[in-house]
Formats: sequence, structure tokens, C-alpha cells
Amino acid sequence: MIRRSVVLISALMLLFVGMAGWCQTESDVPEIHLIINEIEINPLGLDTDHEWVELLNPTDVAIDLNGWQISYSYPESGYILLSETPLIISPGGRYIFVYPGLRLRNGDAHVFRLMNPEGIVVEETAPFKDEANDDSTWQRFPDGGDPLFLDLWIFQKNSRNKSNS
Ligand SMILES: [Ca+2]
Ligand SMILES: [Ca+2]
Ligand SMILES: [Ca+2]
Repeated sequence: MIRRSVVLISALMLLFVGMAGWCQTESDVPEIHLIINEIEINPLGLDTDHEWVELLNPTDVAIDLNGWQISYSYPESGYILLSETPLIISPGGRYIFVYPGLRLRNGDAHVFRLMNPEGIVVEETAPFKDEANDDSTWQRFPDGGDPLFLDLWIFQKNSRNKSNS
């Protein structure tokens, strides 16, 4: 009887461990997804209504931006909706999102995050800051990112709504 209980408990533990592993898979994050491709944190002159990000659809299917969110850092950290209505980015297409109002800190380095409509953070950049107050921006290099060095970014003259390289 004792031996049978031990076997049962062992089986239950294995099932539990297996389920825990199953729940924590990274399969929720698609391998290829919408990406942040360029970031203007501190445009020349007034920042209000002039801070923007360039989004790029590197996939071969159209992506509806409705319900996607991007992070902001001022005056506190949070997320803002990229579009509340259907807005299609075609395969290989770009979209410039202009932050409404002042939303980004210039001096402190901040990570940018992109969240899909299911609430899954699909991208998290390195921390960026921009104290230059000119038309230079942080840009993925090469355009869309190198598959081997996805986190390679450079700070150079902006290429708004155009290829970074
Ligand atoms: Ca700038
Ligand atoms: Ca500025
Ligand atoms: Ca660009």
C-alpha cells in the first residue's frame, strides 16, 4: 500500500513538473514579429508631439496595429496604444508613431518595449538615452536588424520612414 502511494505521488509530481514546464514555454512570443526599428527621443527643439518611433514589419504577412502598445518613460513609465482602430502595416512596411505630448525622458537611459494585442511583450530594446537635441536617432543596424546581431543599434542622422542603412 505504501509503495503504491509512493508511485502515485511520484507520478503526480512528474505530471506537475511537466505542466509547469509546459506553462513556461517561450512559444507565446512569435519568432518573427513587428519590431521597433528607429527611435527619436530628443528631436531638435521642442520635444512635445515630436518624439517618434519607426515600426517595421519584417514578416511576410500584414499586421494590424490595432491593440498593440509601446512603452513610454515620462513623467512615469507605462504603455500607450499605437492604434485604437484598424491600421494595417503591409509586409516589409513601416509606420511612424508620434507620441502624443511629452512621453520620453532624454537624460536617463530607458528600455523600449513593444506589446502585442494579447498582452505579450514581443520586444525589449537595450536602454537608450539621447541628450543631443538634434536630428540624430537610435537606429537598428542594418535596417531591420542583423539576424545574428539583433541588438546592434547605432546613433546617427535620422532616416524617418526610410531604410536605416
Ligand atoms: Ca535626437
Ligand atoms: Ca529636443
Ligand atoms: Ca529608419
